Amino acid sequence: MFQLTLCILKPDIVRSPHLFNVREIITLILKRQFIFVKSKRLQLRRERAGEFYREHQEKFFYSRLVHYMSCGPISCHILGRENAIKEWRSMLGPTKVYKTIFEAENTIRGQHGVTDTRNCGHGSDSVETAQREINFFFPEFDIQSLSKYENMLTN
Ligand code: RTP
Ligand code: MG
Repeated sequence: MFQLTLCILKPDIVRSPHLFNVREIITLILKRQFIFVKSKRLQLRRERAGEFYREHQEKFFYSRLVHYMSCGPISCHILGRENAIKEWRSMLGPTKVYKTIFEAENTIRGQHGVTDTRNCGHGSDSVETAQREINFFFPEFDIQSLSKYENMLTN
C-alpha cells in the first residue's frame, strides 16, 4: 500500500561540517525508491520539540531529547512509497546504539548514530502517527492529496 511518512534528519546530521551526511542519506533514500513529496529545514524551539515528543514526557531521556532536537536545524521530509512507514524505519535501524552494532550495522543509525538519543533520524511509527506528524511540520499540506503522489509513481 502506498503511504506517506515523516522523516526527520536530526541536528547533528544537519549541522556543518556534516552537511555531506544529509546528501548521502538523501541519496540512499532515493535509491530505495522513495519520493520526496515536501521538504523543509527549520529550527525547533524547545516548546515545539517538547510538543512533538510529548508521548515521551515521563521518560528519563525526555529533557535531553528536547534539548537535542532544539539545538540546531533539522531537515524534515514527507516521504512517499509502498509501505513507506516500515521501509523508512528499517532503513533507519534500531533506536538503541548497541543493537546497531550486532544486528544492523548497515543502517543509517548504525552508520551515523552517536548515542541512543543522538540517533540521527526519526520515522513515524504508524499511519495515524504519520498523519499527525506530517500535519505538525507541514500544516499547509493536504494529506488527502496523497492519491496524486501515488499516481505520479504508477503512471
Ligand atoms: P523516533 O520516534 O525518533 O523515530 O525514534 P524511535 O521510534 O526509534 O524511538 P522512540 O522510543 O520513539 O524514542 C524517541 C527518540 O527519543 C530518543 N531516545 N533516547 N535511552 C535514551 O537515551 C533514548 N531513548 C530514546 C531518541 O532520539 C529516539 O529517536
Ligand atoms: Mg518513536
